[in-house]
Amino acid sequence: MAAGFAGLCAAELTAAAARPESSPVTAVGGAVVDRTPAFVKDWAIRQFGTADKAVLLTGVVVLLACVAAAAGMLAVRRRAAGVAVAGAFGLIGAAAALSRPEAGARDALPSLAGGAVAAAVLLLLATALRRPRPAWWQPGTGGAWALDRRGFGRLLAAALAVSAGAGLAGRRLGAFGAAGATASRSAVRLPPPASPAPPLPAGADLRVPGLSPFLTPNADFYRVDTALVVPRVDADTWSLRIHGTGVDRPLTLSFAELLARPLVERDITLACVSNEVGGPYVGNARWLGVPLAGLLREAGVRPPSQGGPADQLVARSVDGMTLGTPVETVLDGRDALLAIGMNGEPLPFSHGFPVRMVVPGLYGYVSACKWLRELRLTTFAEYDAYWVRRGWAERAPVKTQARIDTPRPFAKPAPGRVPVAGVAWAQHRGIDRVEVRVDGGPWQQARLADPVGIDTWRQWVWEWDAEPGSHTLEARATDGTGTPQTGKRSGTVPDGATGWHTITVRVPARPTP
Ligand SMILES: Nc1nc2c(c(=O)[nH]1)N[C@H]1C(S)=C(S)[C@@H](COP(=O)(O)O)O[C@H]1N2
Ligand SMILES: [Mo]
Repeated sequence: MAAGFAGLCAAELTAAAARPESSPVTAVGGAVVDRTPAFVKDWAIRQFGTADKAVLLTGVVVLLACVAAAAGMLAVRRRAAGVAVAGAFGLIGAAAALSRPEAGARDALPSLAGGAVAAAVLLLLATALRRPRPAWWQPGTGGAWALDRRGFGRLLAAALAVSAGAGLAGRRLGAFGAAGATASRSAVRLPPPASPAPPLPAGADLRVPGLSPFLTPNADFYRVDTALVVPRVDADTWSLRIHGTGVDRPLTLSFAELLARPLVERDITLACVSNEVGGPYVGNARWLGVPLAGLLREAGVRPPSQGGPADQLVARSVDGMTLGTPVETVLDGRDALLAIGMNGEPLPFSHGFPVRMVVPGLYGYVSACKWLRELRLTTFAEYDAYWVRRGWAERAPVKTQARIDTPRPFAKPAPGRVPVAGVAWAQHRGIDRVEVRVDGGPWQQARLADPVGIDTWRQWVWEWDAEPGSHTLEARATDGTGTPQTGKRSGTVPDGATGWHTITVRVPARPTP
């Protein structure tokens, strides 16, 4: 295990010089993510939430520790076999790193270096552990390598210390490598929008305790992506390419060129297709960005309804993620944005700095590419984006949902007046009504917050006169087209969960005087 640790630390140091994503643990973890079927991914998100990445990486490390222990026991008896296992793991890591999107040959280096160091340290330790065999020229004495317990302990401690030093140096170097990106983000001054977001009506936020605020602070905004290392992109060297089928004038834009265009500011609710009914993967932010339709029109793109040959816009990120959006939707007049600002600051790194896409009305996986680098026009017939290849729908408009934020499931609210409140969303159709019912009784109209627009969620509240006992609360919304949310339950795969959010609470008995 000490040899395995030495290998990992050496790999970490090498990865800092190559690319953070190429460290073997990250590369193997990423390769596992890429090969995970939709239902397993959803199970992991359900079980571990945003900690899914940490759980995966921990799993990889634990597995490595087990293999290292086995290789060590093997090496005591047969050094060559143990060393071969260490080398083989280096090769597996290298293969995983090379299989990642956007990988270059140098991505194999950290795993190869790690495998070599692990093999060497294992050989050293195993040799030191050998029973001394009398040398033929000195009958009766041990070989020079034979160490006693204390000597071996010292050697082990030295190996661990050197390894840890190398690993820490790797971490430092890695942070240093991201310094350019961090500096470029700090230097961004967001220009004022040419078209500001309409002022919020006073009653847009009902301010009920326990209810999600109308605008989700960046620190609380959900994060869903496959990136085991958050890409840190230097805005000064970043550029975006727009090209493909039906593009008469391909464009390449720098970050400064994007910032110099007229910007719009819009409140838009973003939701993840993996959000269970009542789940947390939805948020509402004030985005600042460049209207995407204008850019595409400049490039000569026409929607299919006007004879354009491309019906799919494939966005690609710096880490090789691909997301496919209908061209017709992007050009139908809604506020599809290349966002550069989120709630008044440059995009946080974890939310896609320097530029991401946001398209109101579509789930994130078909619209909201973070760390955007390329926009390519093609057809749905010709190309399947990342999640489509893994069983998710090609097209995925957001489904109407109401969520109960308060009371919490299994809460014990005191009998009497209990505000039942939450948010409801049906982006680009808007929310017209929310109803609540108790224990399967009649539906009751909730009071809605003042509307802000059809692209944002809407808060609601209903005053409940709670009687002691166990009760079921359900909520359902009706969208702006008058269509009520279906009560039919379905899972998240392939195009978003349906059903009414249902919670149970227990109202304690009134205290007897
Ligand atoms: N580059 C990249 N962009 C991505 C993803 C990703 O994995 N990689 N995930 C998408 C998904 S599934 C969703 S729901 C949204 C989430 O955006 P957020 O993390 O900013 O909330 O980003 C989208 N953009
Ligand atoms: Mo998502």
